[in-house]
Amino acid sequence: MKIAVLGGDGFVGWPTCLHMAAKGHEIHIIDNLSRRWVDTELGVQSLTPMDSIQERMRVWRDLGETPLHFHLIDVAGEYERLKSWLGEERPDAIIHFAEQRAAPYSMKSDRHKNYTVSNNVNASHNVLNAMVAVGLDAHLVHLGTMGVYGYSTVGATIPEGYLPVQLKLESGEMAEQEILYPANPGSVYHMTKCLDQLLFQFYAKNDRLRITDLHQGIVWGTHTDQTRRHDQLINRFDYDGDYGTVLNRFLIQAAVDYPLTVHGTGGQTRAFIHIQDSVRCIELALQEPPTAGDRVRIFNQMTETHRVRDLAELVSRLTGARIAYLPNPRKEADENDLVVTNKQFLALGLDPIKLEDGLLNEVVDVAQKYAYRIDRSRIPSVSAWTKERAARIETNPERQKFAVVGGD
Ligand code: USQ
Repeated sequence: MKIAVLGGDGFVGWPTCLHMAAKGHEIHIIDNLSRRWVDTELGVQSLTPMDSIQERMRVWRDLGETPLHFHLIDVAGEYERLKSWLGEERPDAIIHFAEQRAAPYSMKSDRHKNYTVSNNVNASHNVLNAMVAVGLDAHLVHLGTMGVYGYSTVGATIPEGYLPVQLKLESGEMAEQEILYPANPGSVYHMTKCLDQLLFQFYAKNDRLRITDLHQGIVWGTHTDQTRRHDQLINRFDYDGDYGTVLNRFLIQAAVDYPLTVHGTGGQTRAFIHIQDSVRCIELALQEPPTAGDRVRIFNQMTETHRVRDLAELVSRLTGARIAYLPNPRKEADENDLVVTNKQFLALGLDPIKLEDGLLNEVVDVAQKYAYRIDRSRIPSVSAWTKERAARIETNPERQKFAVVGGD
C-alpha cells in the first residue's frame, strides 16, 4: 500500500512509519516538524538523542529497508499544498497523527489553547475536505484518544465509540438508536479530539469517506522492533511537565532519584498501551477498512487500566523510588474507576505486552541509559487548568523543593 503518514515525525508517528515500511509498504511522511519547534519553545529535549528526520531516513535506507519519503507540509496551514499532494500521489491510506497531543501544553495559556484548537481542528478538516475535493477514496485512520469519553465513574463498560440507547416515543413505544458515547473532554486538547469525532461523522455520512478512529490510551515505553535496530532510529521520549506522560515520567524520575510526582491522591484510573502494541493496532486497523457508506469505525486502542498511585507504587517497588503526593494542577476527578472494552483488537489478533513484564526493561534500557540528559528543573508539571490551581502550585512548599533540588 502507498500510505501517507501525517505527523510521521512524532512519538507514535515515527515508529508507525518504520513498522509499516518493514512490512513493505510505501511510506510518505507529511510533517511540519512542529513537535521539534515546541521542544525549542519549551527549552527541553527528548530524553533520547534524536536525529533529524532526513538522517533517520538515511539510516533506515542504509539498513536495506524500503526507503521512506518526507514532505515538509503543514497540514493545518497549507491546505492547497496538501490537496495537490493528495490529488497527485493518491495514497491508498492516510494515517493522521498531525495534531498537538499534550493536554498540559494545551492548557498553558490562552495562546496555547488557540494554537491547539486551530491546529488540530484545521488539520483534521483540511484532510477530510481535500479528500473530497480530489475524489480520493483512501482509508483514513485517525489517532484519537480515550479521553473523549471523560473519566467520570459510571460503572458500565465503555463501548467502542457507540452507545446503544432507548428513546421513549410520544406513542409510549421505545425506539432504539446507537449514538456516539457522550463526549466529556478534560482539557482543550481532549476537546479538539471530541470535535474531530463530529467532523468524521459528517464526512462519513455526507461523502462516504472511509474512516477509522482509534481511541488510544496513554502510551508507555519507547522502543519497537524497528527503533531498536539502530541507535539513530530511536524514538523520542518526553519526560518534561508538559509532554511527558505519567508512566514514562515515573520511570525517569526513578532513574534520577526524583520523587514520583503523583497528582492529588493518585486515584485517577487511566487506560494504557505499550508503543509496540500501538503500532501493531494501527497495522490491524489498516487491514480492516470500512466500506464506503459505513459509519466511522471506532476502536478502543488500549490494553490495560491502572490507577496512577498503583503505578507509582509499582515503580517504587521495582526501583526503591520515593513517592510525592502533590497538588493536582489539573481539574479532574480525584478518584475514578474505568472499565473499557477492547474486544475488536483482541479479535483481530492483538497479543498485548503487559506492563508488569515490560517495565523493568524500560527502566534499564532507556531511563537509566539516558539519565545524564535529564534537566531536573523541567520535571515539575506546572501547567494549571485554572487560575486557582495555578496559585495553589505557586505557593506549595513541597513542589518548590522538588523543583529545585528534587529531593529529601
Ligand atoms: N499525572 C500524575 N503525575 C504526573 C503526570 C500525570 O499524577 O507526573 C496524572 C494526571 O493528572 C492524569 C494522568 O496522570 O490524571 C494521566 O496524565 P498523562 O499526562 O499521562 O496523560 P494525558 O494528559 O491524559 O494525555 C496522554 C497523551 C494524549 C493522549 C492521552 C490518552 O498526551 O495524547 O490522548 O494520554 S488518555 O489519557 O486516555 O486520554
